[in-house]
Amino acid sequence: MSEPTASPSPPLKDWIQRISFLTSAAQSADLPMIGPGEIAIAGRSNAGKSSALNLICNRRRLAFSSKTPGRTQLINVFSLQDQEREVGRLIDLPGYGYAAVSHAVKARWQQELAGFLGSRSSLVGMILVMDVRHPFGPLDLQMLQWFSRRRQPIHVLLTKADKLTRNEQAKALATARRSISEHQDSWGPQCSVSLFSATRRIGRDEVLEKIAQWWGLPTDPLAPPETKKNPANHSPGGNA
Ligand SMILES: Nc1nc2c(ncn2[C@@H]2O[C@H](COP(=O)(O)OP(=O)(O)OP(=O)(O)O)[C@@H](O)[C@H]2O)c(=O)[nH]1
Ligand SMILES: [Mg+2]
Repeated sequence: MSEPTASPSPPLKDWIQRISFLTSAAQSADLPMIGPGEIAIAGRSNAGKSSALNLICNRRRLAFSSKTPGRTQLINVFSLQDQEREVGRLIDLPGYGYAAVSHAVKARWQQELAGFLGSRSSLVGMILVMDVRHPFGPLDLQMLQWFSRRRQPIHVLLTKADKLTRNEQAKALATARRSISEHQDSWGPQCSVSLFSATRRIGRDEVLEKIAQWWGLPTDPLAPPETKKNPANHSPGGNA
């Protein structure tokens, strides 16, 4: 009889879809108690945050995406549990820079975001979603500045990559890397970047690797590549 072997941990991409909605809040003061591994998902209004969240979690309508900018007006918190344990949270933040709201509302939201990103002690990282065609706008740079004081990792998702040709995508990625390296004295050292498309399902693995790292989960499962093709066998709880 062969010795029973410890089963390898499944990759996060095979079970993150079990994530569920926890709560919404109109302002950060109304959010629930801090939880483990909170990751903020930020970006300009209409950049594609909610769509990115849906693809990352392999769920069609976990977060509501919309053609109408400014759709996500609440802070929406999603929580991933494994058995009794909460593994981590993804926090879909309202988009900033929404043109159709008054200056006062914009200013209030900017202040909210700054306060949330600066003081929420349980944050472990930020995913900053940018339209690949208009990255690193002034408000994006502002977010990077605010968050960089925490000395925590930031991953920039250049989304809607499907709108560009392969060649343009490569150029956009190179330009983004250059922008990051030009900010080595501030947020640059803690910032990584990758291309993404919710419609073409591009870039999911790369961002999931970051999330797994930030949640302290294994990123390189021991399973040989051929067994990864049948993830249902590996999922904790078998619910993938
Ligand atoms: N072509 C393309 N369209 C996308 C992609 N991701 C999002 N969109 C579209 O962009 C629009 C905005 O997407 P959302 O995911 O709602 O953006 P959001 O950042 O959550 O927007 P707010 O919550 O309003 O700030 C929708 O019409 C989406 O269908 C993508 O990868 N490619
Ligand atoms: Mg949204």
